[in-house]
Amino acid sequence: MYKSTRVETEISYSDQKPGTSGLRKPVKTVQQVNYTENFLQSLLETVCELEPTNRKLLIGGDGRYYNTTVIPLIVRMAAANGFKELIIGKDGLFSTPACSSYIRLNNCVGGILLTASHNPGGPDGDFGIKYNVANGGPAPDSVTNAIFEKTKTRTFYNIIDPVDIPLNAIGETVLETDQGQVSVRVVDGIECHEQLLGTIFDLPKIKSYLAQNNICITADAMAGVMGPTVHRIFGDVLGVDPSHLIRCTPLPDFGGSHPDPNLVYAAQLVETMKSGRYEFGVAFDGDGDRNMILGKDGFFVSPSDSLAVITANLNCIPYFAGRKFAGVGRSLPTSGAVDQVAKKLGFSLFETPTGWKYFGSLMDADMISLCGEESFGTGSNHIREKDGIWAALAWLSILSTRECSVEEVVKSHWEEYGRHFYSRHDYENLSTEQGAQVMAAVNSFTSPDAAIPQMGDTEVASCVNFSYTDPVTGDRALNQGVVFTSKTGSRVIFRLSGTGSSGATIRIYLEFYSTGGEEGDVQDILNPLVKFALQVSDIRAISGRHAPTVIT
Ligand code: G16
Repeated sequence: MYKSTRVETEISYSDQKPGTSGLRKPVKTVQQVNYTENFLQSLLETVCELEPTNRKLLIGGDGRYYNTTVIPLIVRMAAANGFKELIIGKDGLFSTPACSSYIRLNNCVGGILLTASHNPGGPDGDFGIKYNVANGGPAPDSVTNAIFEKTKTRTFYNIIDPVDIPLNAIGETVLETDQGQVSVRVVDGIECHEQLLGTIFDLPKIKSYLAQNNICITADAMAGVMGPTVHRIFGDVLGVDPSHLIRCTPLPDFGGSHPDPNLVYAAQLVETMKSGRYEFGVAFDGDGDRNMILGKDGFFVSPSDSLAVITANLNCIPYFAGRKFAGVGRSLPTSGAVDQVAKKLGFSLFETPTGWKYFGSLMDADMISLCGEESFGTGSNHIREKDGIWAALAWLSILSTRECSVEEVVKSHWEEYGRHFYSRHDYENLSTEQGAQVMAAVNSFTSPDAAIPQMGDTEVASCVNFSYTDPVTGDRALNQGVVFTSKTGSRVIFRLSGTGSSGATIRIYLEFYSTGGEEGDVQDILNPLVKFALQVSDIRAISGRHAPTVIT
């Protein structure tokens, strides 16, 4: 019989406010005395208060360092707090989209996802704890705020005696506790998601297109959780030779890399694609929800363009056939490329703050069917998370239906809808004070009497601090970014990242829309906007930096 104990704590923590997508902290921070217990107890209590009856909880993770220490801790604390059914991915692995699928299809109350997504892992890296609610999506602000409030004054946590659950074997362990029986099931973390994808896409059609045309494709799982899924879907189902699937073994430190699928951190895939050997390449992040799409010779598809192209090619994806297409959503800093498609095809369009959680209520209310973000996230209402492998399969569906290359698809899209030249400049690892100073500088231009300089050779039409009212729940989100819009529709947006684990990262989003068939280097074309951004933010003087850390 496992006995439960209420452990009184002496230390409470005031820094456990979840960010854009859960609590993300350096491993060393979460290893402090009672730090993780403090957050978990607050989370479990909040779930019990909000959902008094359902006690079925999923526990997933991206395989990063410290996950296998925290999983048994969650089992012990959940059991002591009255949870009755706990589902864990084999080896503790469950990608974020797979968690969302499982929660939805198996009526879980929600899931605890141990992931810091694209942030580096290992003992000196980051750790993350995220909660997803019963619709399978990230907890909305109302839930994370309730958790945060509890963390600040916590004085105890509940836990049962140590348990031994073999995570490497699928099966069930029934724990007899003084709270009653608790079933702990270790399941295949891929199956449910894989089956769902099989109902959305015509996988045999993609397979035969690749085989008949001798088309080579490659995927880079960046040593994150997607590796086994990539082997199953790309390898077993689509027939891709496993030697073309790289970094597919999940590693606790992601092999020392930064598992963020962008041009900088996925440089290995970019180089591979430049060899011209592959027609299509995709990289995924640590927890498998982000994707980067590349065409032959390294042709880069910006995430904003990816969303627009998929929206314009819905007919290539069987899931959308015969289903009402409700509309499309994009986050504020995502370019307006999809807006052009929505306008032409008569779809409604919603502009939300950054964070997938803002799409959930719109999908639940059947107001959007498809959404995406500039931060390499794309997905549909099949789940409530962005879904990296879904995006790859959406692209392969388009290529196999239209029988043309990635570059041809994108260039014909630009011809039809115009082109949004787009880039994001990140200034990472600033101090919190420097971040606040930059945001205060740009925010000062929202005042009605502020004199705003020219953006290149055009005047600025407006400068606003973006706020959002969820049309379904009425929830408000304030201070979501400062947006400068020129008279010709160019935008420069400033925002503080919400996924870092310390200090501040300023993101500057730059967007110029052209219908004139302009060609040329994106950074050159955006240069007047960069100059404007530097002028209004004074970021170089404030940060002492002469260039962004990352340009994507
Ligand atoms: C998370 C959210 C995304 C969001 C991104 C923004 O991504 O899930 O919806 O776009 O953060 O990050 P930041 O606040 O740093 O700009 P992920 O993949 O880290 O979970």
